[in-house]
Parts: sequence; C-alpha cells; structure tokens
Amino acid sequence: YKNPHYASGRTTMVHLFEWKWDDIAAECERFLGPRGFGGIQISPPNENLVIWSRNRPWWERYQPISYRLVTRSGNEQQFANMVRRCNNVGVRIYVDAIINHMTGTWNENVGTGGSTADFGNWHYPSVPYGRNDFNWPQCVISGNDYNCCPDRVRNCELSGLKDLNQGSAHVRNMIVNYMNHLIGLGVAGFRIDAAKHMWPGDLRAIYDRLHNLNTNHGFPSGARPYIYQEVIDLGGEAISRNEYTSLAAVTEFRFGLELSRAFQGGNQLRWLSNWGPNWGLLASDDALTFIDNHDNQRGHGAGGNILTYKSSKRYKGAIAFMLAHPYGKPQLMSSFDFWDTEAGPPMDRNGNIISPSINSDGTCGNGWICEHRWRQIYQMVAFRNVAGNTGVNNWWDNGSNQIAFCRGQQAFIAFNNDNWDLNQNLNTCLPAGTYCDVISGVKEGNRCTGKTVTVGNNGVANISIRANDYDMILAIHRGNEV
Ligand code: QV4
Ligand code: CA
Repeated sequence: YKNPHYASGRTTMVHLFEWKWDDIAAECERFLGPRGFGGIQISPPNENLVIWSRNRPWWERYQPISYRLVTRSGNEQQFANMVRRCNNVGVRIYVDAIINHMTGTWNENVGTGGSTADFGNWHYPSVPYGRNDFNWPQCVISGNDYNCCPDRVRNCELSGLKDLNQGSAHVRNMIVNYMNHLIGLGVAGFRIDAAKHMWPGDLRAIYDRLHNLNTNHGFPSGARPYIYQEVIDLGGEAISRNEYTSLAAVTEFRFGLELSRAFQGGNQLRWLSNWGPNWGLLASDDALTFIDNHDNQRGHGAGGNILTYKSSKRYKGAIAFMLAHPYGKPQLMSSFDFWDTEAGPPMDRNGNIISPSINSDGTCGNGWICEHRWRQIYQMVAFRNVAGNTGVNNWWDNGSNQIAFCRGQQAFIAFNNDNWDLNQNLNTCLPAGTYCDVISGVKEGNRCTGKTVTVGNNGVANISIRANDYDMILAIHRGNEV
C-alpha cells in the first residue's frame, strides 16, 4: 500500500482542494500531464451534508451523508470521465476517503445529491446505516483524551461527527464497497481521513479487502492501492503514527512544521544537512510529505506556524527544499484564496463552485491561487523527476542559512535565507555547459528568461543569489541547458 503507482519518471502529487471534476480533467490534459505531475488528491467525492447555515463552508465535505458520488465537484459520470482522462495523460487520482464518521447534528438534513438523514436516530437511509452501525455509548472526544485515552479517541465522536463502528461487518462492507467502486473507476489510492480515530486492526481488515488497481486504466496487474493515513503526530500523544506504518503510509506532519520553522528563520538551514529520519521523521517510504495542507493552512487540525502561499518567498523556499531533497513522497497544496478560515471555495449565489480561470501568464484567477502553476514550483517538480533516485551529495553551507547540494550528477540547487548575498564558486556536479535557472526563468527554445549558470569542465560554477533577489533559490538540472 506504499507505492503510489505513478507513471514512470513521475514523483509528485498535488491536492486540488475543492476543484470540480471537469476542471481537473482539463487541468490534467493542459498542464499536469505535460508538466510531469504524478497525481492529484481530490476533495471527498461522496455525497455530503449541505450546510447553508454556515454559508457552505469548505468543511461540509467532511460530513458524509452517503457514498453516492455526487458533490459540488460533480456527479459520478463526471468523476469517471476525470479519472479516465487524467490516467490517459499519466496523472493518477487519489481519493480523500471519509470513513471514520458521518455528519454532525444540524437542522438542515439534505445532501448534495438529495439524500436525507435522521440525525436523532443515526439513520442514513442512502447507505444505509442505522443505530447499530455506530459506537456506543455516544461520547465526544475532549482535548485531554489525546493524552490519556486511545479508546476514547477512536470510539468517541471527533467534533460531534457521528462515529461509525468499523468493527461491524455491515460498516466494513459499506466502506469496502465504496472504495472498491472507486478502484473500479480507475483511482490509484486513498487518503484515509482521521485514521488516528480508527483502530489499526479494523483498517487492516478493510485494506485487505480492496481490489487491485484497474488494469484497464494502465496499472500493472496485482497493483495494490496507494494508501496514506491521516495521523497527526507531533509527539507526546497516546496514539503514535508508528501504530499505522505497518499498514500503509502516513502523513508526516513534522515535515512541514520543521521546514516552515527553518525557512521562517527559526532554525538555520545548515542543520538540514541530515534532513530525514535523523530529525525524527518517519522512514522515507512511509511518509507522505507536504508543507501545508487544507487544515493547517487555515488553523484547523495540527498546531504550529505553517508557511503558506501568503508568505510566498519563504513558502517557495520550503517547497523547493521539499522537492529537491529525496526524502519522502511529496504533495503540493493548491489553494483558493481565503481570509475567513471557514469560507468555502469561490462560489456563486446558488453555491455552485466557480471554475478557476487561466491568465495569459499561466497563473489562475477567479479567486484560485494554483500554487502548482507557479513557475518556481512546477519547474521544481520537473527537477525532482530529473533527479530520480539519486541521493544528496556535495553538501555545502556557509555555517548559517546559505546551503547548496547536488543530486547525483543530475541536478544542483542553492538557497540563500541569510540577509546578505550569496556569491560563491561551487561544485554543481554537472557536465560543463550553460544552464537555465528554473527558479528565475524558463527555457524558451535556446534562450533563458532568467539567470543562466555557466558550469566549467571541473563542474564548478559561480553561484549568485542576492539577499534582495525575488526568490531565495537557484536550481539547475540536466535537460535545461541553453
Ligand atoms: C461543533 C462543535 C463541537 C460539537 C458539535 C456538535 O465544535 O464541539 O460537538 O458541533 O454537533 C465542523 C465544525 C465543528 C462542528 C463539526 C460538527 O467546524 O465546529 O462541531 O463540524 O458538525 C473538518 C474541519 C472541522 C469540521 C469537520 C466536519 O476541520 O472543523 O467540523 O471538517 O465538517 C484532528 C483530527 C484530524 C482532523 C483534524 C481537523 O485528528 O483527523 O482534527 N483532520 C481531518 C480533516 C479535516 C476534517 C476532519 C478530519 C473530519 O483533514 O478537514 O475536519 O472529517 O486533529
Ligand atoms: Ca472513530
């Protein structure tokens, strides 16, 4: 369950938070496929409770009312079409699976597909679920439970969301049917929402009943879905991420916390020379890695001061380090702009999501940030693909916040997070030639719109990143010579 089954040579996925299926299909064909992205995490595709009383917040999608594939992102036919078109251009789809719970209790009780529920009786006829499918006696998780009481964290309600009993045969059947339906439609795997709130043994039983990936969508025969479990473990809780790593991969929340700290100046970049398990991170193959996610970019979920698109220079530094370093399986965040941390995506008066527009420079409009379309980010995805399975070599630092390293003889990157200029002759490990920096420009034919770097016969080049440059990074790789 730890292999994402990316198309050959691809390494990175992006979370297209709250995107519509038709827009994702188009984005696969016009951008993600050609740019070498490996996959997409989509927002939950199953029917959720419509919450007008809070003006359709983004989090209504974390309140399932049935497993029918109908949401503000689209219906089942649009979903199937998206998966087919993305797989056709080598981009995999990963589903955010909400299987810990159903809705909370609200006055409104109609879903995005018209299903209704009777909350007071724990009755969800469209699944169907009834009282016997939930944990009893009913209880709500309190803050202190995370320190003392694993049984309460798993058998009580997370924020009042009705807590399914994954030990029950019927609940397992409904969940397995839902996930196998998605596998049949060609998805490559799942994010398991709120995995900490479910028993590892129940999850194992569910995973083991999942079908192999659909060979009609280009997957090899016998391929198991990629599964990454959302377990927030910043240390010190009664439940550890280590209880889940024998099952499948796990979201590594310490990764974004430490890199956010370093790139905000709270820790010198030179210490990143032994980045990885030495920092208390999971084994590389076990870790789904990211700087921010849809929760912590807006103060939900894990604590910590996390970099986001709002601090773009530092954020691009942290993202570039994530993509340049071989540790982990990276996931990019692609956001809609927000100030209100509860607000839903750009929508019209009827609650329909407004599609992102694409500007002439390739960035997005209509309220969408599209970090994945920032030059400094999508060209680092290509950098990671070129670096392949090489390690980190020829680490250099100035004893402070200027660092550089090579990836084998494929690629070279330097960072300057000091408030003085970096100007050094450094070994790039690359063959002699003139390279176009993927951060400050793009290669167009034989010219570079940004900085060029001239590498001599000994692999050495003069590297310059001024303290007041637009970005703190310089990155070159094979295949980008001019
Ligand atoms: C409210 C009160 C409760 C009360 C309840 C009574 O706050 O105290 O018991 O009413 O009915 C929303 C509201 C929340 C409300 C709840 C129930 O914000 O105030 O409870 O609905 O109706 C997202 C949001 C939540 C949101 C939830 C469901 O973050 O705010 O709750 O969706 O709409 C822990 C977990 C981790 C989790 C993280 C947020 O270990 O698993 O908290 N992360 C995942 C998702 C996250 C999602 C959920 C889990 C739930 O990434 O986006 O929560 O599916 O760290
Ligand atoms: Ca639970």
